[in-house]
Amino acid sequence: MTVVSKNCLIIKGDNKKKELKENGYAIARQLIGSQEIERLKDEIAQNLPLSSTHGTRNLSNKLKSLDEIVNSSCINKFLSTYFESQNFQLVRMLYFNKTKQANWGVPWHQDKTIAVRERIEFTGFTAWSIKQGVVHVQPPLEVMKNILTVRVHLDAATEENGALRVIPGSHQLGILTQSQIEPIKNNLVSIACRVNAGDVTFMSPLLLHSSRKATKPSDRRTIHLEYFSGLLPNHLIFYYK
Ligand SMILES: O=C(O)CCC(=O)C(=O)O
Repeated sequence: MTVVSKNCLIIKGDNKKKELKENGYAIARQLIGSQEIERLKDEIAQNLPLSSTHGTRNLSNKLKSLDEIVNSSCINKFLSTYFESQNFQLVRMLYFNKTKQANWGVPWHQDKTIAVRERIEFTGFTAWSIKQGVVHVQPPLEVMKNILTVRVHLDAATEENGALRVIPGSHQLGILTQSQIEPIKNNLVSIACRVNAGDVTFMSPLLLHSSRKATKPSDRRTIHLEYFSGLLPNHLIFYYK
C-alpha cells in the first residue's frame, strides 16, 4: 500500500531541499497519515518489548507496516529530488522512544559511522569497530554527504518530552572531533525541533544534534531511517537489517 498524503506536494518542489541544504534539516509537516501512524504504534506495542526504547534495530521483521512508510511515494519522491538520482537505498532503520522509565539524553554529536558487512580497509575509512556484532566504520566526508536521515515522528515532541535539538547549519562544518564540537555548541544557537505525529524530519547525519532528558516524560516514538545514494568503494557493502 502506498501512503498518500495531502501534504506530499509541499516537499515535491525544491524549497525543502534548499532548506535542508542550508540548515542541515527540514521538517515536512503531516506527511504520514494518522492511520499509518496508528497502525505502526499498534505494531510497536505488540512486537517490541517495553525495554526497547533506545535504538532498537532489525525492525523490518518486527514492524510490517513500516514497509508502507519506507515505500511512501512522498518520501521517495523527496529523496530522488534531494539526491538528484533514483539510485538510493535504505541503509539503517532504528526505533527510539523516550519515556519516564527510559529517560535518556544524548550529548552533542554527529552521526559519523555506518554499518558494513565486513571490514575491508580503504583510504579514508577509519575508526573500525564492532557494535552488537556488526562492523562499523567512519567513512570519509564524500560518503557522509550522500547519506540522509529521515525521522518519522509517531508522537509530538516538545522541549518537555526531550525533543531532538539541532545547531542549524553545523552540517557544513565537516566531520568534527569531540574537542571541535565543544566551542561550536557553546557559541552557536541551538533549537529544539518541535514536531507532531505524522511530521517527518529530514536531516544530514553531520548536523550537530543532541537531546535532553524529558522534564515531563511522555512517549516520543521515532522511526529513524538512513538512506544512501551511490556506491561504497572497494566492494564495501552496507550491513542492513
Ligand atoms: O532522538 C534523539 O533524541 C537523539 C537521537 C540521536 O542522537 C541520533 O539519532 O543520533
